[in-house]
Amino acid sequence: MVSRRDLMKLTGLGGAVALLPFDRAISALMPTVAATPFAAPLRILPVARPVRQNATTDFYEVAVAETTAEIFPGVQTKVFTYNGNFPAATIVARRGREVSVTHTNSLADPTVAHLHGAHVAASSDGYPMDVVNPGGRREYRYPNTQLGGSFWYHAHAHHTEAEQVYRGLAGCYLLKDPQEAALGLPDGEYDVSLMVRDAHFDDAGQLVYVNGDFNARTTLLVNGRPQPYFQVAARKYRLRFVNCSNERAFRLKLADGSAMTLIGSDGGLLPAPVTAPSFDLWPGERVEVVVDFSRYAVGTQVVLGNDLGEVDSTRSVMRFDVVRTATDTSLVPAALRPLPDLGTPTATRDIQLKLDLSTGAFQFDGKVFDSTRVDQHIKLGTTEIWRITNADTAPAIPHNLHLHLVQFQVLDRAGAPVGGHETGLKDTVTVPPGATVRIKVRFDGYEGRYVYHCHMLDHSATGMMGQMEITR
Ligand SMILES: [Cu+2]
Repeated sequence: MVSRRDLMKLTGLGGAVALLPFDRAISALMPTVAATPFAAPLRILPVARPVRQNATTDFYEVAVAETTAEIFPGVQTKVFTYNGNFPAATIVARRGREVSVTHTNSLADPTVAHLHGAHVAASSDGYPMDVVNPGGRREYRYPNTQLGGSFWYHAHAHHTEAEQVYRGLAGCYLLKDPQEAALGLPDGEYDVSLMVRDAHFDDAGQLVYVNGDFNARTTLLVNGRPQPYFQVAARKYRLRFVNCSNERAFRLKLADGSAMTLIGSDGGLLPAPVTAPSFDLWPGERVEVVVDFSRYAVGTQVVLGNDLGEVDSTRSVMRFDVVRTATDTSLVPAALRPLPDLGTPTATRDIQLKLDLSTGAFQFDGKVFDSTRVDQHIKLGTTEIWRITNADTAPAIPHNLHLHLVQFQVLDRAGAPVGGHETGLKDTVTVPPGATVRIKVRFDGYEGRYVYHCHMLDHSATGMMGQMEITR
């Protein structure tokens, strides 16, 4: 029997919105470790090494286990990790070459991994009920036949996905596209992945996970370190941002207001670069930007701020310290990658997102996730329009929808065309309170059952997830 108190815990209201009294009580009980901003260097994420390779495939072995990480200097914080890294090592894949990842689960609980953004068979998608039990092993096969992009992998077992991702089960997966290499974008050490998130730490520096605990998650981490500094050269960098927060959205902006060049979104490169002083990054989304630090004199320090931060500690994400000059032959061409033709839609669906205030469960179309129920029957090889409406206006709660298997095009939001990184291929789209977002999506390549869910993982953990079955 679920008590009212438990239901309140599960409610997980997040974003810059009204919180339930229970959330406030938790925040007051557990003060956050005060991190000194810009005290630690950025941790460059390690690149995972295959254990073997053959003519077609790179093979990886990953231990999923509870370990510790030094998030604060001298403090060992208990975390969940893939191969001991918080966050995990980056898998670098090449388009046209397969990747096999075998997980061994040494956690006390079941887990399963989803490769977010990937076009893969249902058996390797990390279906939320398709879990690996403690002590179990499981191979995932990633064909890498799709267009290149910055994807990420993370835990996805139903009900525990939010806590397992929060405790560290997340990593980047870069699908490099040979066509992209010819463009001359910044590469090598000048191509850097930045996994940004928030977290709530207790006085001992341990992670506190409570579903919906948004107000207490006031420590920002980049690649697992609180508000780091990054020593850069005065030249162009490609920065791949991933928001792996459970509920926090960022509006990222350089403190001097100078422009960034947006070049990529969830599904890879935009058709053309977009220059903007800031960009929004919602949970699950990726945005790639090129920042040209040659505009700054050596010795300049530039903070990357978050205009959606609600307290001082969440208004600054990291700091770029320009420490040297460097030659730069990289460039950002005026044309990057055309949008693929997603075809002519033959069906339209409506999806409504709403919190059930009586149970505290977040729902699609008035229902919580049920793996025995198919919510959307889809014909393989067809294109559809999905109209996604966020009915949570009182209280106002943002949501963002993620579809497995596909990369889609965002047509409009509240009737207005989208811009910035939303002009590229997307797999996750933010749906503000009261708004309807229309997407165009083609279902190709694989049959089977896949999920779609809110990527505010504290919401999906309560049931804001549905199931689509794609058949011939
Ligand atoms: Cu949601």
